[in-house]
Amino acid sequence: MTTTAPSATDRHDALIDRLPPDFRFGAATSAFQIEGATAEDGRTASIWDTFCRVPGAVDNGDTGDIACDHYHRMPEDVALLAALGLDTYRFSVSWPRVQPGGRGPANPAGLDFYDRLVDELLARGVTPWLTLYHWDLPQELQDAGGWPARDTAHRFADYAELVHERLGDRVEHWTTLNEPFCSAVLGHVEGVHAPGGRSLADGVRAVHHLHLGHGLAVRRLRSAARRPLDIAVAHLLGTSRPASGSPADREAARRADAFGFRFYLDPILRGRYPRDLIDDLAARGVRIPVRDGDLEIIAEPVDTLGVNYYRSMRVCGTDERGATVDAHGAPVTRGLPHGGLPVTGLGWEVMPHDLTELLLRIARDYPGVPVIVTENGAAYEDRPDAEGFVDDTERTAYLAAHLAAVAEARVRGADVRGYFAWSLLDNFEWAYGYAQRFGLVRVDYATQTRTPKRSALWLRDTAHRVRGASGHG
Ligand code: IFM
Repeated sequence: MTTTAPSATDRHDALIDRLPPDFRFGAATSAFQIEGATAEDGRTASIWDTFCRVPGAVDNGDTGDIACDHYHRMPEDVALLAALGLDTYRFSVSWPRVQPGGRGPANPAGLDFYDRLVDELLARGVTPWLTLYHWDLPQELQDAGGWPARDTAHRFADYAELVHERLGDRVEHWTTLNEPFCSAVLGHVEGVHAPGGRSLADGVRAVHHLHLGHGLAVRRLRSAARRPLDIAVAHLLGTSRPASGSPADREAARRADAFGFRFYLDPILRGRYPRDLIDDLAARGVRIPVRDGDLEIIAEPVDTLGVNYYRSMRVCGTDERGATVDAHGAPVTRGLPHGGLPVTGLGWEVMPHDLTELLLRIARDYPGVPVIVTENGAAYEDRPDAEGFVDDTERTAYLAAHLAAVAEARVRGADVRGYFAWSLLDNFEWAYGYAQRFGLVRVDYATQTRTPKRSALWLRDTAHRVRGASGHG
């Protein structure tokens, strides 16, 4: 008798089938990436509206002005989500829409939109999962110093309270920040996201004030809440493996892990910044602007940790010529591809195994906090047929492999309670504009027609199978 090895699909299905029936299945979006209507009903500019107008900042000069026109098509989009049998929808609130300028009273017309969204979701049996900050800082706050300025943390806490005042009776799940790494480092150190700064010191100040804003907001939400809330923060995380066993590579991987991973989890979950990170920064003349009492605020307990995972890096401690310090005398820390792996349309390597490793590490190093994968997905070059249907087998395989990686982490002891695909819709992919598509649902930007792709149907069927016939959807 001959036996054949199980296919990748069979292996993934076998793992996915071990997820419990109450495992959360959702899809995520963010306000600036889908809403459009950037000048309607009192909304003022965010840093992304400004950044989109900097020549060369965004591919093709794309902007968020129309995006997916979700502001006007929200009921249709919620109906789509419900038809896909997803139990949870992760969306973000646009700060400049609900509190134009970032300080002072709320804009009732802006809040009305989210009020309607929440009601629409609840009416269709979909749980709202609200993110307060997904990168669209009001421009006025940027003009006053932005995240490198401590005051922005206090403004964020006020804003959190305003949103909670209107929605706290119906929304249980609150995420303070999405990927502070991107806001701080891509936006202030690497200059590729709004506001386009290039200063390590500003980036480090921004990280600390984002953390502080998170902690202050957690306190405000808890004291305003009339019922228990599930409060989370969502971090972009990956693994940093040394490119070789050489001391320079191992040291570079440690630095990358300190700056890209522990900088975010340690203060929130352990109440301190990593000692080695403080020393690395000091060697470059940079200090984290911690004041007395900040770390107690930042470590205010959260109920859930959101993990956004796309890929991981190999890290090298030398430049192309073999030097270990750069022109400014700073140690080289270079992220390299692993090589030989399949890549997505953005050239990101497909590494589901590292998601398992990452979730197991969190379970080991930061025990006691339940995790939700708040984002995972891939951009590929979609080719719609004449009806607009996209047979996105690569994206489907990507999602299946990563969901199986989550299931494997659970089997091995990680407390992971849900998985949200990024993203419900094709949308504005920041500096890449609209050319990169991450959606489960295709958006034809010329007509705003929505068409679920094969990956959406796969996620629908998978969620249904995991829940069992009696479950939601
Ligand atoms: O589109 C982004 C999202 O806004 C934040 N996380 C990563 C996604 C893909 O790049």
